Amino acid sequence: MNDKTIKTPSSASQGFATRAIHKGYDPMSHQGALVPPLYMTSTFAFPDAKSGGDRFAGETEGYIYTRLGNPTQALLEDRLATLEGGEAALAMSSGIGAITSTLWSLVEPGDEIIADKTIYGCTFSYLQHGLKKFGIKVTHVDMSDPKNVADAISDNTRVVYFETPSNPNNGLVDIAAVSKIAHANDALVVVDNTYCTPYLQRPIEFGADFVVHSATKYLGGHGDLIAGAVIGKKEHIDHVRYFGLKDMTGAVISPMDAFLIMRGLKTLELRMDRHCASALQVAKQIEAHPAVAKVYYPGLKSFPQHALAKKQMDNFGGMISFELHGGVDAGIQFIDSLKLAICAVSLGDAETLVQHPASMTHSPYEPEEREKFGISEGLIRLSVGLETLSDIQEDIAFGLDTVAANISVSEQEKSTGQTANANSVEAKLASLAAS
Ligand code: 4LM
Repeated sequence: MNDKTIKTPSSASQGFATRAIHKGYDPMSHQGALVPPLYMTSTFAFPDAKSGGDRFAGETEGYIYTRLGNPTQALLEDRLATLEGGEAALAMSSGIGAITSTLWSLVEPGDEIIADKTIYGCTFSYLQHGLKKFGIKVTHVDMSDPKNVADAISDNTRVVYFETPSNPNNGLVDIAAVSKIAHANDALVVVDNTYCTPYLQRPIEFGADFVVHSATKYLGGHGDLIAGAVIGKKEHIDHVRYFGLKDMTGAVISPMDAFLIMRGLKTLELRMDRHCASALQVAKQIEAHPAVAKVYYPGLKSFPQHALAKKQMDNFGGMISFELHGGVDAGIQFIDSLKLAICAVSLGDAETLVQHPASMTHSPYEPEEREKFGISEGLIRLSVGLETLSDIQEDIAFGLDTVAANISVSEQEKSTGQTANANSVEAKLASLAAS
């Protein structure tokens, strides 16, 4: 070992970006290769039959088969664990793969899961329309008030599950308060930290047992892969790996995707700083526009849970959702009028993305479920990208002005012959359209 090999492996005291770039890898142990090698292999040779049997029996260390582990996956897992502040991590083939592998490992028929009322559409579908078929009771409550969790929890509750901020409308859950209630009732807490990444929020620090991710989003960061991860105590993660993943879902990440996520992690801090800085400016711009009825962005002072955001998040993220005065029609018109932002689901990419949750990401909810769970039909979701801020703002301004002009025309048609109140939304929109 030379000085270099001693210096390179990083310790927990190093900064976030340093660990995201260096943790667990020493180029000198890999022929000097700066970038960790990609082990693109499905299986691993045993030196002889006895060694193979010993590895299967867990008597000796060593790789067996990529569904159980692979050095490229292992390095990514090491980095995700240190960044989230967990003992261990397991990388998987998708966010839904990570969520389903985790929950299948934790529940049995007769158990109950309490989930927040607003979560990503396919997670909702898995809980409500999937797990329920196997005798698992799933109860959705409004977790913006932890008391609702305390009221709903029972001896059968095995898991409390939530996203914070939630997809699509940025609702926050007090991780510490809900974890305390769950633990007092012997339930485990699973938090989906996709919107924040560990750079902005580390739920384990606030008491969560598991953190799950869609690594498709900010962790990968470049819109070129689908992946997921779960982080937690080693004993818990081993159980998810050797039961939930190995036997139940088989949601194995490709070593190639693990390699690409490690490339993404190197710039995570830089990217998140830019996403957050731009999103705050865009949120303020949207809030100030007369065509807009409501904006949901945790960084705005007007956001009802702004104090909670400051307590548990280091910054406010790149996701904004909002409603226009003209409802669904105005929303569709807004999306279609944008020239830079791309109409697509997913989030956390370099490109600014815009979508309509009711007809896209949250279409797995039935319309009455969306109404009950607070996802309005007119909501628009924006994933603010990494483009030049003034270009993003010009695009958003054009979209909002287009909507305003159309609303004002139809309002004028409706109220022909009537004098508009100078302070009404309609009057503001009319003057905007005229300018
Ligand atoms: C979307 N989201 O919202 P995979 N958890 C959260 C998510 O937003 C998603 C997943 C898990 C979107 C996908 C189309 C908070 C996904 C599921 O897609 O399985 O990696 O993650 O636009």
